[in-house]
Amino acid sequence: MDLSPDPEFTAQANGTAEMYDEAEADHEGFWAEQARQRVSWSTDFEQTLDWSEAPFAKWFVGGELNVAYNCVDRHVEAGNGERVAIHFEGEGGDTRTITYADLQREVAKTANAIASLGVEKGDRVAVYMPMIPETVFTMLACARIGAPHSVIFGGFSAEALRTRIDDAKAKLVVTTDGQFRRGKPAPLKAAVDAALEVGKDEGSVTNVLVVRRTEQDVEWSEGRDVWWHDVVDDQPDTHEAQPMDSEHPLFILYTSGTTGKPKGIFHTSGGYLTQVAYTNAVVHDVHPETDVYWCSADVGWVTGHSYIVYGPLANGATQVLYEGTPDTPHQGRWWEIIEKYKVSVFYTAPTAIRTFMKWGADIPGKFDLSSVRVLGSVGEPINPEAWLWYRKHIGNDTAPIVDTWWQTETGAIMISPIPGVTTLEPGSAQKPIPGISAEILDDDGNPFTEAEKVGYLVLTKPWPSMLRGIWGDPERYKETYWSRFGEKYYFAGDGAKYDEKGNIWLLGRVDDVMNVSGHRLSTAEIESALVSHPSVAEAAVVGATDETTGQAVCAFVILRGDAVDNGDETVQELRNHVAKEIGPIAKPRQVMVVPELPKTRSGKIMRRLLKDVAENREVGDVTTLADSSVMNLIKEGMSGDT
Ligand code: 6R9
Repeated sequence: MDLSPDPEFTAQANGTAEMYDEAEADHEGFWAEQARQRVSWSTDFEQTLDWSEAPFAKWFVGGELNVAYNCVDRHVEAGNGERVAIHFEGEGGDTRTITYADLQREVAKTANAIASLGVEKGDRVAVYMPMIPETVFTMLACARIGAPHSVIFGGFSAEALRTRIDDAKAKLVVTTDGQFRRGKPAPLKAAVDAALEVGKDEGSVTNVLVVRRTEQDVEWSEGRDVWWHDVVDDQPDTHEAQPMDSEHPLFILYTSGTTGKPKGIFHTSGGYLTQVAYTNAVVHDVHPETDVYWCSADVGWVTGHSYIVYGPLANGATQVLYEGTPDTPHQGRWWEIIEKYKVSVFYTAPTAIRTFMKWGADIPGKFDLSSVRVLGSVGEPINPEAWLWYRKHIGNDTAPIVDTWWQTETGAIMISPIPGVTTLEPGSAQKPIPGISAEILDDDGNPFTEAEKVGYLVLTKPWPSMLRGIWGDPERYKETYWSRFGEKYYFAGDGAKYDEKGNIWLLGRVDDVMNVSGHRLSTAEIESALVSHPSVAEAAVVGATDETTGQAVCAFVILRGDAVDNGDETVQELRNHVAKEIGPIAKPRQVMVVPELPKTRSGKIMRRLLKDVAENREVGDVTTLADSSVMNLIKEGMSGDT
């Protein structure tokens, strides 16, 4: 199979081979050029990068801009107000077409409304919403007034919501009455009510702004809760965007770490916007005048932030926003949407692709997908079989696939082929994009280039959209990312290797973070949810390889002495307990009740051995166990495998 770029594609591509050389020759000069070319500054910057307080970076120092102005107003000013910004497709089939001129009015009204509720520059706003246009309006309105948003995935529980609201001390929460999920309305505001229950939260929240979406009954806290249609609809539809410093915080996004406490990753304005706009143009090859772009991620994850809201809108692209699940009301829904809107650039996750493979190629085969010309993948390694299926059945056997490696922390795409430039290699993210530098290190922290040797991925130069820290915890930022191999290297937490051709292959997390369907979950967080159940004495969680979801949550629990093991019933109860505490995505695939857990002498649970059990393998080296017979005990005494 010839996977070298098609000359016709290359001729129109936004990316070029020369970009690699330019960035190599002058790293800062390259980024300064991207920043000036892709972003409108109300005050130009004086210095490209200030790394004097490393690892705390400042990019485009002295520059001022308004991110929402860049994503909305300037397109209207340039005469593109009638271009569609968002084709919204509700799960139930309701649609809404929003032009850039409409978006400008909606964002202005929302900004005025939020300001009227007392939100000022610097205040934090929690956003707990489904995939509807008001979510985009809210994020942009926050950016407009300089109030960092913290979007919390709508699948998270009240408990998860509360810790995130408290950590950021949010002043306002924006939510909806409910959300449509598989054809049914599910409550959403109820979780906000539970999170803010008097006496439990820290009391930072003064208002809850509620969009009516499903029209289900909601409880109402007089004085605190306000309806969107009461406070937004009658606002003036103009709003003067104030310039912000390039380093003004744009958003906080919580992600799992190796301890139970989620990390509030925060991003700032100028550098972030530069890199998301650059990558959406060069990696997704989006041409705003002609393409229809669709990223299927949820806006509650970083992919939704960078590649639904900020990147494509900064570029003035036309995109699809879909509210629902891929199989509602039928398993061809996504392909129906591609056909309907003539989507040309499509960005999704390997877990979705593997699900579609299971459902069968005849389903996409029923739709006209001839508009598709670029495909993207993100969230976890894409196995070559899934890559080939994706290209053949969704990409007309011709579309280049960009396998994009990046993280909440990196803010934007870092390692990926460039369509029209790179000869593709199915299953590999290949190499750092122009402007980005990576290495693979061995256990001693030495870079190597030998093929097939497994090491740790590190980034060797600061980049514009890098996280600026962990909200309220600068020490944890240094310790987590800049200490494992010294302060020269950003430690990504991923294993990686080179192949013979020098392509980078990402091999998954090396820490105790799992990747389930592209969602990052921490073992520690699920373990603490399990032990919060009255029957559980101790718990260990591992991510076991799973054909569909990449990894699946497998839990081993020791019951308390006085707890009764009701077999399957206990297992179901514990699985549901985790779903309630954290959210349905964290629900273990398996819960195994065991008499003991394997521990080292220093008391660390050896998850590696449990992983062997969960993946039905011969158990590996047990010599560092405090009691080496414990693995036999576990295998003999296991009950409750579901
Ligand atoms: C964007 C996003 C980050 C982790 C990352 C890695 C995994 C993401 C990948 C990939 C292999 C890819 N990951 N993209 N692994 N190939 N193309 O997913 O952010 O939720 O923070 O997850 O996801 O393990 O470290 P986030």
